[in-house]
Amino acid sequence: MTTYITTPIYYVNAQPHLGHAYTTVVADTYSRFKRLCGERVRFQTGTDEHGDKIVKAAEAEDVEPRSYVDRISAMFRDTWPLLEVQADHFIRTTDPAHVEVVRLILQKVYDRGDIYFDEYSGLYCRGCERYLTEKELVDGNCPDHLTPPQEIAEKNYFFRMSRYQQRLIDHINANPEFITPERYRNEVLAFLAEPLADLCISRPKSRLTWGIELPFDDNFVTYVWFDALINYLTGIGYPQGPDFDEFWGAAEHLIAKDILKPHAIYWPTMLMAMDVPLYKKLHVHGYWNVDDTKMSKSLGNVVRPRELVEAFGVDTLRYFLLREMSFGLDASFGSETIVARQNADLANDLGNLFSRATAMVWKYRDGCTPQPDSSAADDTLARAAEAMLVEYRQAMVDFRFHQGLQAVWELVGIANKYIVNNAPWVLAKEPDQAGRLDTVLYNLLETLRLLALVLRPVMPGAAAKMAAALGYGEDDPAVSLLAEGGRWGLAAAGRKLSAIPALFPRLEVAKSAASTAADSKGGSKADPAPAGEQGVIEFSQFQKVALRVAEVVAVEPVKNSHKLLKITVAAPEPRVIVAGIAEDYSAEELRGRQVLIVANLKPAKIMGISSQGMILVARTVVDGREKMVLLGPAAKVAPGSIVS
Ligand code: ME8
Repeated sequence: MTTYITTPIYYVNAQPHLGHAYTTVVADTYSRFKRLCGERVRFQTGTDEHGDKIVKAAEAEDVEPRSYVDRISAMFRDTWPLLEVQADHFIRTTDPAHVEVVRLILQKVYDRGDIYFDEYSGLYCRGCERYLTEKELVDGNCPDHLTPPQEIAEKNYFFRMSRYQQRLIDHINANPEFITPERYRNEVLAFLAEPLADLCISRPKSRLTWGIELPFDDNFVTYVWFDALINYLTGIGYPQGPDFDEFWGAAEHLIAKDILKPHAIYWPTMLMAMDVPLYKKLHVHGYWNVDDTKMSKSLGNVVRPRELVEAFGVDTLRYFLLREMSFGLDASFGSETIVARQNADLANDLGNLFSRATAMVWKYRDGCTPQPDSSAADDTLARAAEAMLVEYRQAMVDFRFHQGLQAVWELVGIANKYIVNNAPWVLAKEPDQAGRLDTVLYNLLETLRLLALVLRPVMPGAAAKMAAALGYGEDDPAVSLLAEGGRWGLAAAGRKLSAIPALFPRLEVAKSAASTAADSKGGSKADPAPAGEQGVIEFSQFQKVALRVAEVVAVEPVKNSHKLLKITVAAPEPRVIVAGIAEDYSAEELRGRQVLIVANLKPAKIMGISSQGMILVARTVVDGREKMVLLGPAAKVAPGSIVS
């Protein structure tokens, strides 16, 4: 069996961010999973380097396109190892081999009569690099770039896409797995219900020179999408070669919803015109937002993979990405959510299970895997593990990673309960329970082996550490999902465990280096501070301050202090804040009032009380005395509401 998995080739007009990281980590996880199942896998990613957008980005930096694309492409290539992404091939559309094959294909399609020359006038969006239809506009603007398209009339070459419309509809109908999840398949079919226009595939050199020259007319360069999509073929040696023969039939493309149309409509029709079989599957995922807001340079909330790895570690980041996003739907990134996942799922559930179980094997059996006692057998964990394996395998194949991981964590929960229910520390005290203790410890070790195995594609580093601690080397058949390794019962009695590694340390909530504004050009060159203010901060620095609306639920005086009050607020969880406002507010005035708080201040001991946050006030002077005036929302809102 073979698998060929691809990511989109990313535009080099921006540096790698969370969205690129997600797609690439998913592709890597899938390819690792398939390898673990014994398949031959080819995993390709790369960069898309031609077109208008790239020229604009290079101009903005005052450099030639060539040196610009070299620099940004290298940034993508250098980012992936930080995420433990191991691609087999990194393709660039400026690679001479790619350019040559794109020209060959254009000539072939032209010779077949599927490319013609025509005059066209239409509404062109520079950001999208394509003509928009009237229908697509929102208030006269491009819906993605929010700018009005330009009216352009020019002569160009067109690909007869309309000729293949019915064949494509038939193919999608006959192959329910061609485009998944189903919502995107339906979206494509709905689009194809209307007549399909032909695709403009050239740009006159008078307007753009940074592209692949048409082989049949050197006054034009190729439209960037016609060039870019072909990477999936050129990267494996099309038109001929062993890799093309072996992998093309197994091609699975992974993209986000933003580029559904080029992949689900342009690309299959292009393949039909080229007489190349269609790819096998298109997997479409949703969009990552940041704190429920679209990620964008102008908002300065672009999240960089490198910073995430530095803040949270690569294993936690990969786990979070796959667990948090329901594949196909949008998800919201927030450093608090990633910290919560690390602390709950990784440190608490998995980390504790691992350290408790292995520590007991060391304590009671000197670090040796015991022989289970058949007269004291129970199949609780065996059954739970087999059920997990079935669900996990299917979920991974179906690109339902969040559900695959849910199944894994169900087993973690069952194993933690198994420890409590069987209380090995009690069995250890009863000499006649030695056989039963052997069985319980064996079952736990076997569960850990399978957990280390199924987590390997998701968290390669942590899973390898787990396997090593259980005494398995890198190439041990017990750490492959191939027939025998992926089944219960392979742990061998007598196998010696190794030292237990610290797997997942607990993180502080405040550990948030997640976003940065350094991406935008303006962001790195500090603008002068607004009048009256000392120094400016980046938007990303401000974003680290969690401001919330909180409601006062209880107020108590603080012993030996005239100024301080111990205030319990709901935000929405209750927390205590010590505030120096007793001279300005009484307990009665405070109760039930909504205030603004800084919710992520490091807790501080004030007069022996742990204060968790700060209440915001305006400071004013009345009759020569400083007075504090509480701040709050202009209308009642839910306690805990975000202030931004
Ligand atoms: O479209 N959430 O390149 P691109 C999730 N060069 N994924 C995201 C994302 C987000 N917020 N933002 C980007 C192009 N992505 C073309 C592709 S392929 C022949 C040519 C990911 O740099 C996601 O995979 O704009 C999306 O499809 C891709 O980056 C778009 O990358």
